[in-house]
Amino acid sequence: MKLYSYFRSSAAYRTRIALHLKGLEFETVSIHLTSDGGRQHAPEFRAVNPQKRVPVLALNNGEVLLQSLAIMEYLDEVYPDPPLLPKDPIERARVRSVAQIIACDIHPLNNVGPLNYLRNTLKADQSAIQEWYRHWIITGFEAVEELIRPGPHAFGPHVTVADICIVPQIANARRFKVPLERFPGIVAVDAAATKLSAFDAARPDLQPDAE
Ligand SMILES: N[C@@H](CCC(=O)N[C@@H](CS)C(=O)NCC(=O)O)C(=O)O
Repeated sequence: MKLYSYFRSSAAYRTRIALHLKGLEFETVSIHLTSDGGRQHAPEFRAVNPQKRVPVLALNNGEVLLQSLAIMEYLDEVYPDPPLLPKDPIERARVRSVAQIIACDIHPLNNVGPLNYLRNTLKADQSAIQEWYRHWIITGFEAVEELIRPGPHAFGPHVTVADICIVPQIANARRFKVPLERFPGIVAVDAAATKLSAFDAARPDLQPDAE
């Protein structure tokens, strides 16, 4: 399998964690999201993903999958061990709720495209952009903090897609110096997950394209 990735992309980070948890080998194809105006816009990559974003998982049979949540659920369906979602439908919905708060409500507002729009079109200065970035993480984390049940992972003893979404998002929060004192549960969940080798192997600074 080939994973089109960028070391700093938190959506790609999620899929790297899932691939490592499943014990699957993959080749990383780096798409630099800022060099040359963003190599995601190059025609060769647009032919792979018309949305011009990472991650993309290219399977050995030629199929190409987009969107980190869809990729993780595909991996979970085809390689069920270890499971990334609980069996109970209510618990599955709770886990997906936390994953989606991060992947659908926090992350899109802090993505490369919207930040470039704030900077280049709306002429926001760097401190306004930082404030925007922090604001959306804090707003989302307030909900996540109330919804998780650390034990030690977000929903008990087993890692789920909630943990897989939390770890990259907290890495972004730290990179942008978001104060995390108000989120002891999220910080504890991150600490428990990052002790695991699959999470470690997926770290941005350990990727072949890390800078
Ligand atoms: N919802 C998508 C988000 C994918 C996404 O936005 N990836 C970012 C990097 S984290 C990207 O490629 N951005 C490029 C751009 O905005 O131009 C997912 O979960 O896979």
